[in-house]
Amino acid sequence: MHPILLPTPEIADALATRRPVVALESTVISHGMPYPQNLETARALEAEVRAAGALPATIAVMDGRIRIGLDDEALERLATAGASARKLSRRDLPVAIATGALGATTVAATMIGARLAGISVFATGGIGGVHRGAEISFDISADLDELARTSVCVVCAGAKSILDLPKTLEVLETRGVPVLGFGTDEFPAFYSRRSGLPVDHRCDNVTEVADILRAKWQLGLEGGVLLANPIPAADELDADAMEAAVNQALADAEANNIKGKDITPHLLAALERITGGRSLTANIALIRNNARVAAGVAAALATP
Ligand code: PSU
Ligand code: MN
Repeated sequence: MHPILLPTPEIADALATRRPVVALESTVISHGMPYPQNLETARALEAEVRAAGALPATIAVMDGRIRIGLDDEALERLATAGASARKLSRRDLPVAIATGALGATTVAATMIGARLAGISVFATGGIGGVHRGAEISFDISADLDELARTSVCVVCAGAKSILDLPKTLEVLETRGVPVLGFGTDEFPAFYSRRSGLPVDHRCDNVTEVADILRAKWQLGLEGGVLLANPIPAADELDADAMEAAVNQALADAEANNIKGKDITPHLLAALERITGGRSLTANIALIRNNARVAAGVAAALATP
């Protein structure tokens, strides 16, 4: 194990014996949801992964190490820290580790930790992507570059319409990232199952996903695969109402001159206020669903 990594004994043992492990990110805990729903969700995600036959490894930075798997005390520390924990992407990891800061990992940084630990499957809610107006602001999430270079399968519910979804899919195509739809031909739009935009390939079960992952990595094609898993129909929110809410959230961010890495957390919090908490309920439902599917993919990948 890499000296900067600190796995829990359970995860170290699972990895040594090649049992299925699913990585989970921590920015969604610290910056993506309010306390105490964030802590409850973090625990619920771990339970979903276990129930589906894999072990959960939530990843975060504490005391100069990348933790691979958090015990209950560490989860609580992160959940109560909220946005006072640092939001860490690729560029932020060196500083956070050298200074011993408390840091939550984004999709990009979680992929890096997972890859170093030897974990190939990771569940999150939504990835970062190309922001609306990126042709002016240049705001394109480092998550996309990470998907291009780091060999981990990321299970998500698509990307939120706070982003420019067509441009996000264009960048993923350019950077060679396969975008698979789980039981769908369409890239899901986070709160809604459909975006009108096609995925590259539809998979109807986890064995097909595992076969594609193996083929990619056996070819020596380094980099991630995005598995887009739509929100369960029962939890879906009305797409038109969410579009109006997103526009309101974007206007709020603009009025408050929010920039850079603060934009995504700001928009998520604004959406929650605007929808009276319905965006949070949907977010929790879809991320639990992603944890379940990711556990299935990890189990299929562990089966030769
Ligand atoms: N999108 C969501 N929820 C989230 C995030 C994105 O729907 O919690 C978080 C993830 O950690 C993601 C990060 O990796 O925001 C992207 O931030 P940025 O746009 O600053 O790259
Ligand atoms: Mn950004």
